[in-house]
Amino acid sequence: PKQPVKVLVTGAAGQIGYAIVAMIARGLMLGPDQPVVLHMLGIPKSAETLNGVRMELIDAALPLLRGVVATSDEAEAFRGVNFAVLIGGWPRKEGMQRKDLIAKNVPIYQSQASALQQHAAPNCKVLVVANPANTNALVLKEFAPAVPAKNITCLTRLDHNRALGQISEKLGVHVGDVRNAIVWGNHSSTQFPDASHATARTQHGEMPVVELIADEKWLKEEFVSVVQQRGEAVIKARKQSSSLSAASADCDHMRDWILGTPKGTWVSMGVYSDGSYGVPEGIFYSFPVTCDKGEWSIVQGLEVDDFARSKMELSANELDEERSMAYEFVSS
Ligand code: NAX
Repeated sequence: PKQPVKVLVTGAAGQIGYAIVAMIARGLMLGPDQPVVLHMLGIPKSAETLNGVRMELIDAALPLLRGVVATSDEAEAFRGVNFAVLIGGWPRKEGMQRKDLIAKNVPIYQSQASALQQHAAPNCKVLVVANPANTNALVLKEFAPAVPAKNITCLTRLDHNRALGQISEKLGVHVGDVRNAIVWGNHSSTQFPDASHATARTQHGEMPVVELIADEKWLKEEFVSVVQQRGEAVIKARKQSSSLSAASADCDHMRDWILGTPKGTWVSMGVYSDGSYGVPEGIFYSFPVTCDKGEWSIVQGLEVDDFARSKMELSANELDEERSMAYEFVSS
């Protein structure tokens, strides 16, 4: 039997946190044969709520769950963890600009970078979910220089899954039969959901989505904007932001990273740019990746037309702006 691994969830008293802890403890993130010890970090104000979550985890009598730590101490939370899902952060409130959100989150991610570097297990793999996710990941990387950049990623899998969902609805095929959509760029409304390389399994075999849909206006406009605006649409309908789909995407992201992507299938992940596809280095950008033996690599050689190029640049420019803003709020 496998030895238990330690998994940190920050912001565990929040909405996504509440949905994800049971998923992790049921093996949806690391596999049905992998026992886990859950570390949950919250802010002191939410200590009681977090303790309630801890009580429920005990009450759920989960066979894979080998221990629960609930704390508001960063050192204790990060100690020895093999995987970290960073969901905690300053929430966006009405009227808050992107810059205000960055200002509030830079110090949080600066502090968590130190805790990660000092206390986590060597080779700890990190997923940043809290917004602005790409820029929080960058802050984490910059302030944890001993942690390899390849071990820090951010979530665009929810956007990727939304893209697959829209294609499957449009074609009337099962979502499991659609693959290789791409979300490029920032986890924000400038992201570029790209169906041009996606395929769907049909009774005639696996076919390009662009041939099956053959409606350029839908592919370039409606599909793109529906995926970009999906988070807003959920808030409008539910009066709360996406949480079960976000928690599920977090599990998909980590599972594929650690256990590998199926042959011939890629997924979207926010990773530190190496300059692929002309995307500037020095930002966290969502690319199509495949994963094998715990390592991701960017899918190379895909054709990018002028339309895609302009959308991809727009998102890269936004990330460049976010990076400049973040540096304004770095404390020494
Ligand atoms: P909630 O506000 O319900 O939960 C966030 C929790 O984090 C709260 O309990 C808060 O007290 C805690 N927190 C604040 N500062 C902390 C700190 N320094 N250390 C530990 N915990 C801290 O938000 P929820 O709906 O769960 O969303 C969490 C984050 O995910 C938000 O930033 C949200 O914008 C982001 N999202 C990102 C997505 C993505 O695709 N990258 C999609 C889903 C989600 O919107």
